[in-house]
Amino acid sequence: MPARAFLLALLAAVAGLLAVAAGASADALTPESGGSPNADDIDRLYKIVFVVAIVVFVGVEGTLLYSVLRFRARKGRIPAQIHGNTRLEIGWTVGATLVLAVITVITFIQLGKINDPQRSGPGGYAGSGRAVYASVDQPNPPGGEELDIEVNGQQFVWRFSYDIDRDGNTLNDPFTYEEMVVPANTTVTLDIVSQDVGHSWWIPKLGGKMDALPGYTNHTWFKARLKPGQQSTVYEGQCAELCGRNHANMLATVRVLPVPQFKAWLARQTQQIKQANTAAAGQAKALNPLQPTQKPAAPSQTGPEK
Ligand SMILES: [Cu+2]
Repeated sequence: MPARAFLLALLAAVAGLLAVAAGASADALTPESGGSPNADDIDRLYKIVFVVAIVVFVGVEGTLLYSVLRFRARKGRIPAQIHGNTRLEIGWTVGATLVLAVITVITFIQLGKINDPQRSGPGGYAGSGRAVYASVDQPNPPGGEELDIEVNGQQFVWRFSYDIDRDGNTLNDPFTYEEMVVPANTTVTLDIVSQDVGHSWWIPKLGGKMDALPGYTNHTWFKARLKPGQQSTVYEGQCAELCGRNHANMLATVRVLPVPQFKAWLARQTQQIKQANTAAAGQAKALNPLQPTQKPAAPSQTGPEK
């Protein structure tokens, strides 16, 4: 029946399209990467372990299938008894140990590269590195061309403070919400905190998740690239820890700009925050003229009880 055949063909075509759609198959088995060297290293480690696992899987399942078929029960056949074959048993014990040892060594080599921030590339943004503090989980990147940003999770938005005075706190630092703007080719170290409940910082293409927990400062880093001639690129992610009713709206964007454009943006942002603060101070004064500005008045003069 032509109509039925057409319908079947259509269904098959749709199923085929869905199966090969870039979004559906992208990084189905391994983590996303491509935005930062540590994300690439995580991805590489997954792939190495995955290939080893495939080889072991095919070897074990192949042997099993072969044995089941080749030596299946037949009338009058007596199966060979191989229990107690010392050579065989030592062989597969040593084999498994070797596989684990190789994976362990490769993993530990990769872990260092994933955890420790790289040096910024040539022409990276300089002079805004993190304050030296007693971090045991992530060393400062070598070189001094780096940018430190505090990532503050709060219900339900991310705040990014640029520690350009290198004092390790966010007072008087320029900041943004939702969109983090960073210079290309520069190691960006992140100090991840929360001011209310547990959140999780995650931009998949820039590396793994990192918990944002009240009372703790966690660390991670990335170094984003721009292709030659590219003026900006954007990486997206969102809070990866259920943190309340608007968790799904807690999005995060990282916009990568060339270093000169980043400097211009940072100057503009600093200026705008300064203007807003001045305006807010003026408004506060207008709303509350009793508020002492220069000399604090004595409590007996301004207190409610007279
Ligand atoms: Cu959250």
